[in-house]
Amino acid sequence: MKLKFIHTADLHLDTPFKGLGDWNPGLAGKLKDATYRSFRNIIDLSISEKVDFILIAGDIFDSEIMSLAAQLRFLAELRRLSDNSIPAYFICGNHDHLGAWDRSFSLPPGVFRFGSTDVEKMTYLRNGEAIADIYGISYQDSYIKDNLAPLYIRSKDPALFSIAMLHGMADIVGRDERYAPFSLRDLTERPFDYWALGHVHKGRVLSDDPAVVYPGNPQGRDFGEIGQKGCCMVELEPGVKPVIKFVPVQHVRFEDLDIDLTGTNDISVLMNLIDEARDAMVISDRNSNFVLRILLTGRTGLHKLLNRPGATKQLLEELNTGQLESEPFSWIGSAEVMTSMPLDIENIGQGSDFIAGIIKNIVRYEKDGELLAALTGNLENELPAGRIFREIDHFSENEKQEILDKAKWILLSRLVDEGSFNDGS
Ligand SMILES: [Mn+2]
Repeated sequence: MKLKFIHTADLHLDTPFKGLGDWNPGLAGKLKDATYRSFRNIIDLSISEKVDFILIAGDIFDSEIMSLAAQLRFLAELRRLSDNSIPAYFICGNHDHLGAWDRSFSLPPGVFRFGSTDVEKMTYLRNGEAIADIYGISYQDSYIKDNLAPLYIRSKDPALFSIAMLHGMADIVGRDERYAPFSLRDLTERPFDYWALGHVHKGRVLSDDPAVVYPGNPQGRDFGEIGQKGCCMVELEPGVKPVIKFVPVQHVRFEDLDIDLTGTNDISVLMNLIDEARDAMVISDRNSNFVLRILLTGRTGLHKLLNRPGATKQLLEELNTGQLESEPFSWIGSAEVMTSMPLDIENIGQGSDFIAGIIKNIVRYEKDGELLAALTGNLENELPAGRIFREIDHFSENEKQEILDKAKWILLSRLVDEGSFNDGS
């Protein structure tokens, strides 16, 4: 006997995409549509995969002032499920807490919303047989400061599978006392086959048996939420480890494009590099639209040009021309210039002045990992609080090298007059 269902959470329908939408009215419209489109993709998937039911673990709406448009579109999608005889179970999270729901909002048949007074149980039946008990509780207000885990008590006469839905913050992901905080152990020690979590936007399987899963939000909302976003398709079978498959459903995907301009001194080469990186990204995922952030790095003769006032704005205008008319589109939302002047460090280091001495010293640390480790070790004595040292201790070898590199550039750019740089032109 197998059970197959979809687990999603944090739809955040009607997200305003504040800030991002200011760039361009056409883009604002497309972004506004994205949360709805990704939810529609989930419903399409549920129907085509003929799942038993879907679970939505809170934060369906972004705002407690649920717009009429968002409510109507949510209902329209639920009705499609209902028409296909697929039940939906949902809890309300901190963004869409139960106290904010409109009384006139009646749900289609086969759609079940959990109350907020205690953990409730609803049973999914197949041909009259109890296949799965689903447990859940909704937020009544924006905050729940209690750990809700102890309220989840499996029925003495359980169905074949027991599934729990919970919207809150797991200790191994982060600390926030406002959102029903719990420890992973609170959940794994309880006799449930699957914990369908919501609240954390980065998808993560915290435990695979028993399964404890954050599916993440199905639609990223800014550059803090880059990459594929989706839902989980889950199969449960008695005596078998849960099978959890992540399915991307985002309508618009946020991504970073790193462009290394080392040795590039020509603006048309720069444009080609960006075009190539963008094309490779679009080809890798034909189902998504993209909003991209380009990060320009490296020592380049274009450094001064790129740092001129208004330069990145003009660059973006050029790169975005005609993009919104194409389907799928790839919009470049920002360009971060982190380039530096081309600097002939080797040459400068040959000298015998103060700066040459500094370069020689830095090169020693770059080449000798043990020397660098000894340096960071000494910081223990130099820094006031042990807390700071513990943070430093967590840096990897690579991170230490990156910090050293950054320090080198900060130091040299302050010591060397920019005018004396060889800017390659
Ligand atoms: Mn939340």
